[in-house]
Amino acid sequence: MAKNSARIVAARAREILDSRGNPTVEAEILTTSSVGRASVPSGASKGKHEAVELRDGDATRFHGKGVTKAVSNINRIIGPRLKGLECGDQRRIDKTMIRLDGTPNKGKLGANAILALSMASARASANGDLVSLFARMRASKRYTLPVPMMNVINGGEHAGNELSIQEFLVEPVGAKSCGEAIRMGAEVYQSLKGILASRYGKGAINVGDEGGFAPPLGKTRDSLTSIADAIKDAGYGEKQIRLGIDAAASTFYNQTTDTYVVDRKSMTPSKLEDFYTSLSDEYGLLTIEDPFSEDSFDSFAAITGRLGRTTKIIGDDIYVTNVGRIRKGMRAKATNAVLIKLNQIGTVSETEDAIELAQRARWSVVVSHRSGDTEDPFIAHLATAFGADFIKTGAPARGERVAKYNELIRIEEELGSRASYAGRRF
Ligand code: 2PG
Ligand code: MG
Repeated sequence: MAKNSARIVAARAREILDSRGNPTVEAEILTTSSVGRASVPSGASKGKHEAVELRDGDATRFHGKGVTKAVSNINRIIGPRLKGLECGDQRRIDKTMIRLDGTPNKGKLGANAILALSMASARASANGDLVSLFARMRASKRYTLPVPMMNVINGGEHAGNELSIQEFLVEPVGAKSCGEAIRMGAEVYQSLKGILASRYGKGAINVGDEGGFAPPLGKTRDSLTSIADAIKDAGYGEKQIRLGIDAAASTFYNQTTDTYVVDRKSMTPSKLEDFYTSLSDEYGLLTIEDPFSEDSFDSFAAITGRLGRTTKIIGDDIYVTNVGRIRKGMRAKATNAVLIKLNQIGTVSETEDAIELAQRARWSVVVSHRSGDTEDPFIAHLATAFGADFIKTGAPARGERVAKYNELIRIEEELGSRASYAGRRF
């Protein structure tokens, strides 16, 4: 389908709240025939190579986290420059903003300002033609919907407990459809709630930043065992629902000693690799994300060499959705999968480039939310448009998380027989 040729007449932005109660940017693009609105998320365990999220630093508002500078950059600097461009010409819009910023990491105008406009223009284009966003992003006869990776136990920087590993995920690969996978994951979540309450007390069912439970546990295996039991309790087998973890290992890495502290034990990279390998054997992990710190290409390559035939080793902080870093990872054979986050790089078209690069190398692609997110379901469309293998968007609970899962249910319904499910690939 031809892209929408309506011209941008105005752009405007405002400060809204994200799911952690911190301010974030929402933007609108107005064209001669439509309006597109989008808001941007924000991470807690951020990679140090990510594009810059512009924060005011003015301690009198939001503890310094305000985004009024990013908002004013949209209203006063970027918006006026976009006037007259075709809203459907995503590459031109994104390039214009990248040039206007002029830094390699969008540090001048802010990736939060630039991305909000980039996403809003994609929406304005889809809205102008009354087509769904995924279809506007990539026109196709058939689409593949992703396997949801649902984060049912939260640790690390996403919870107030002692778990070193940040995320414990259920992955219903054996479902017939994405909708069925979402149901299966939701059932496991409820089973898990009962198991945690009975084993560890009522306090164990309080939730963390991504809606997963945040039990007062300190051992990786206790989390995984509870989830494996919940899968059984919900009536599923190991083949239908697989397990995964996001270690977010940069958060427990000590650079000076080149060691990692996991479950209160200090481990060398090779000891940590052994630890992951035994978890993989015991729990049949399908995915391990960020097993080592963000610049440890060699450690990543070692574990991928060892487990890569059966396990997806996913790079998040190591790549930050940046094609240059992903290429480096390819040369080093560092991983066999990549995490994709729009706000790590800051425009829709650069994100698309990262996805396509990974797919050409036959890497698995995981489209992801952030731990601070909004009700914007944009990533459900992005994952569908590009046939991502997985979508990672938190627990099947809490508004900003279910916004994405619910959108996938709608998309699958809209597509009918034109939809297939990525679970078949595993
Ligand atoms: C991650 C993300 C999302 P954050 O590490 O993969 O789950 O967390 O947004 O805090 O970086
Ligand atoms: Mg991660």
